[in-house]
Amino acid sequence: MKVLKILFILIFFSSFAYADKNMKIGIKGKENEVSRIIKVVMYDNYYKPNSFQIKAGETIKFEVENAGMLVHEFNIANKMMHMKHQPEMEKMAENGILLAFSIDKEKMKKMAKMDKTMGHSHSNSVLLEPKEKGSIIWKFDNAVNIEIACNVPGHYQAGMIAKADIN
Ligand SMILES: [Cu+2]
Repeated sequence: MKVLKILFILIFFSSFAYADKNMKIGIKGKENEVSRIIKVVMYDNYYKPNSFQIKAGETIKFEVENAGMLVHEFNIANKMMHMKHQPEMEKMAENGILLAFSIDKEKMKKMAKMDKTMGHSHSNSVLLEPKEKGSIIWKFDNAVNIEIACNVPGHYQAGMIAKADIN
């Protein structure tokens, strides 16, 4: 009984901590609130620059370009969210949507009708083919423990992670 109680407390608090961390990554920002534009170039498998100095509450527009040979993602989240997102990306790869050098957008559209996660439309991330450009506007609010990373299978493990210091 005692064990059960401890287990319950552990589960309760770990899920609470998770929800709390989730909220602290900030929110999708508005174009008219952008205070700074940062250009980011993605290579195989790293970002340039790979660290960002951000003021709490700042709204930043990241203009992202994929200059690599591989498909890459620029995803603003925290470590736990990346861990959760990676199986989705693996599933996209298994289904032939996410290929090493391209994205099958037709297949993506079709499969997204059955499974929303296969559409990869997240406001905190942009997934780009080689030579493609995209952007994200992000309001950092009281964000903490931010990790910007690529969740294309194997890339996170290869170190495709950028740091963001929020002060
Ligand atoms: Cu990548």
